[in-house]
Amino acid sequence: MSTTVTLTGAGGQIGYALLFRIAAGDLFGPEERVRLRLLEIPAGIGAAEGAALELQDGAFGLLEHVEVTDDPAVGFDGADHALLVGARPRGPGMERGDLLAANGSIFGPQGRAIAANAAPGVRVTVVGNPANTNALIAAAAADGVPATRFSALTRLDENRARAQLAAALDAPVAEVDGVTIWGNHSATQFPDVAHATVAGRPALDALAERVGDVTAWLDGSFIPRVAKRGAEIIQVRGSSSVASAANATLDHVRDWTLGTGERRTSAAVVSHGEYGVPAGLISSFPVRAVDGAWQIVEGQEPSPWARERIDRSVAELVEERDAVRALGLI
Ligand code: NAX
Repeated sequence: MSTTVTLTGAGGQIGYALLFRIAAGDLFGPEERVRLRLLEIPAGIGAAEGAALELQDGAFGLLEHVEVTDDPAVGFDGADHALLVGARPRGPGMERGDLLAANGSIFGPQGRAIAANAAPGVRVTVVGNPANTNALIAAAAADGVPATRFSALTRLDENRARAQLAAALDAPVAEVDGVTIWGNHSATQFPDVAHATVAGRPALDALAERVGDVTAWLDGSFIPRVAKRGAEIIQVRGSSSVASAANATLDHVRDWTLGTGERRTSAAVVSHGEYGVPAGLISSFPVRAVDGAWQIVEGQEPSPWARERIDRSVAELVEERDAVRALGLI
């Protein structure tokens, strides 16, 4: 058996960090062979072809085939998984509407090409920003593919939040569980620790002992640190998050495919009205993956304080949806 994975933006930074780990079996384990399809625009084809040469030189036993193309019909042919990483970054002087329109002209056609060419059970993970709304556009364009097969990455935000919580409590990150990212993958996101545990103990109890006023710590330190971590990485490293973004993408797709069991994680998935999030939006929620499908974990009853923060991020998603609707992109 082998799985076909299409990667867009394969000539870019995150693409380069993803490819070799996929080929090494970090996505589906040491038994599953992989066929890679690298989709780029003409300007990125050289970099993708170079990566393909290096993949060959890696002599990866699990890697069956690599195809490099700038034709979406070829790129998505037979794809079991599509990782949509390539996107249009915000250029100088670009307004939000320009950014949404530029990305709409990428993700709309890609959604159509997925519907026409991918494997019947295709699962699509959107990483390219603005990720939630790009996923919304692709899903709307993919006639016949259920919207539940599209999700956007908020796992990097969750991993960052888990790591920050672990550091604050001086605990191993492996013992931190149940952190949820709500809303948009943007500065309005709400990293929620209300149901988090540390070595099985409620994180809120452990935090109260460490930091005293937990709400002040969450508002003044934890939430801004997590939400602005991407900017912090750029400032310190001189370049945006790459390896950690690739790592989170693998975590997301692996969980979606192999299942989470009882463990909760975060992903931006289509709302059916859960937690008052308007149906049809692609918003981050607490989720589990069961039999290859994301399930939103219900019954968490956010506090009024949390509700306000969730609503703020969801309002931003509504604005983005309305903007792409006005542009005729959905
Ligand atoms: P790069 O600029 O290094 O690479 C992007 C690649 O995409 C380029 O090679 C470009 O030629 C290609 N591309 C552009 N349009 C394409 C199209 N229509 N079809 C195929 N390929 C296309 O960016 P990189 O650092 O790899 O980041 C990629 C995206 O991930 C960005 O949009 C970035 O904002 C987003 N991120 C999302 C994260 C998340 O958690 N959701 C975190 C990391 C990252 O910031």
